Amino acid sequence: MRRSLLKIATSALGLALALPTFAAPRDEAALAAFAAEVAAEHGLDAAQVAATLDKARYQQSIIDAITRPAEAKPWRDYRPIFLNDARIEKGRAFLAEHAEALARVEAETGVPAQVVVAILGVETNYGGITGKHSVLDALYTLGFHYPPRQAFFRGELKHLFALAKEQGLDATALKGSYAGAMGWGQFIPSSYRAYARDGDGDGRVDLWNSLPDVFASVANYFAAHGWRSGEPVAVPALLEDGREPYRPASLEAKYALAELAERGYSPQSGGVPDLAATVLNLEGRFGPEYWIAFRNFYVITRYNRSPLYALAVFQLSEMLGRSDSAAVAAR
Ligand SMILES: [Ca+2]
Repeated sequence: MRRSLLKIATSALGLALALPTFAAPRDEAALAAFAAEVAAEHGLDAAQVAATLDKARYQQSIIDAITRPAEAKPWRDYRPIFLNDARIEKGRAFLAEHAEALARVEAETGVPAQVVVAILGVETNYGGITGKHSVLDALYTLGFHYPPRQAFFRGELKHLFALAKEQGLDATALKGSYAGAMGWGQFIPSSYRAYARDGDGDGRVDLWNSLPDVFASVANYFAAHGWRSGEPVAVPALLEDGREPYRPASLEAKYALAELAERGYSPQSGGVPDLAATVLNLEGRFGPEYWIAFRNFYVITRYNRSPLYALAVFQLSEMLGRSDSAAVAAR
């Protein structure tokens, strides 16, 4: 009697554990319609697209990953992930090793070498972590089993098919992040198609194995989004005592410095050019932290919408150009 009760309990538990699989059935009709759409839009064979989609697998780990983003941390906890001595030293060595190739890209695009390297440092620890997820599985899972961003990821899945065709890649073999971002600079398929560039002139764009391609692509992304050579990114600011922080709805740099001064914000040091800007109000390690952020800061947020991300990239880029890493990393 006991034994059979235990058996019932065990099989009920087994059923419960198996539920996530049942909760993600393949919508074959939607997949067939999608395959026809992709084929029509990108001049592909619908049967081939369907055959590739047949190989896509639902991955619960992808859903788990997208529902806990790192950007939810306050700045004081986010900053040390990227602004630490190990990442700064590695970035400096990398910058020195590839100085010539980076200088060429900087001359062509106006995007500083240390900004390109900082992006690679924050995105993948200089190519060390480019992602182990199947890009096809990731975009299928998010496109067909994650309603909040279904439209976006179905769009990226379409771009993946087009990208594979254009670059002669096997869509089922590509690896990337849980959100389908690929290579050293973590380009999603639409960005890969629109902004990636062939830096070594071999006729294809390889963001996993060709550093000249990686450098040209990241710099081109910034140039295409309006990076302005020689302009500042952000400067530390003060908020007048007793003033409420101003929280703009967007990160667009659209306020004159005089307007920000009326709201109580001023640069911590002089010599700041009179360019349009916005303000950041952050929870720093030693309390509230304020920044005046310019257009180039906004351009970094086109790579990743988080202001914490953009500030980490900016500060890392600054550190790569200096020799006092310990002092700043300790802030
Ligand atoms: Ca190439």
